[in-house]
Amino acid sequence: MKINKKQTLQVSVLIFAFLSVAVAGVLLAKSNATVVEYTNKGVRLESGVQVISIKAGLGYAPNRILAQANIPTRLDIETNNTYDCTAYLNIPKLNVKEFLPPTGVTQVQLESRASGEEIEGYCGSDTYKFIIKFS
Ligand SMILES: [Cu+2]
Repeated sequence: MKINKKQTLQVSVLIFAFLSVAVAGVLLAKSNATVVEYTNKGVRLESGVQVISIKAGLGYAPNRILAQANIPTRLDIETNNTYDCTAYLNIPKLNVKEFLPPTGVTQVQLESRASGEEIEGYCGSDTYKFIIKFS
C-alpha cells in the first residue's frame, strides 16, 4: 500500500490529537493533585469561642482551614489510634512542640488572630502540614 501525502497528514493529525489529549490529561491530573481547597468545615462557635477541629493521622483533615479573625480561637486536634508522625505536633509560631495522645483531643489556644494571619502546623517529620487562614 502506497502512502500518499494526504494519508501522512491524516496520521500526523491523529497523532497530534492523541498526544494533546494525553498531555491535557496529565496536566489535569497534576492540577487536581495540587489544588488545595480551603474550608471552614470543622469550624464552629462555642459560647463565643471559635473552635477549629482537625483530625490528625497520616495527614490532617481538613488541612486548609478558613477561620474568622478577631475572635478567641481554640484548636482541637483529634487523634484516633494515631501512631504515625502526626502524633507529634509542631506549631512553630506558637512554640508548640508536643506529643499527642494516640487517641484523644488536645486543645491548643490560638487566641484572637488578625485578618490575614496564618498559622501553620506540622507533623514530626515535616511531611504533613495544615494551614489556618484568618480573615
Ligand atoms: Cu510526618
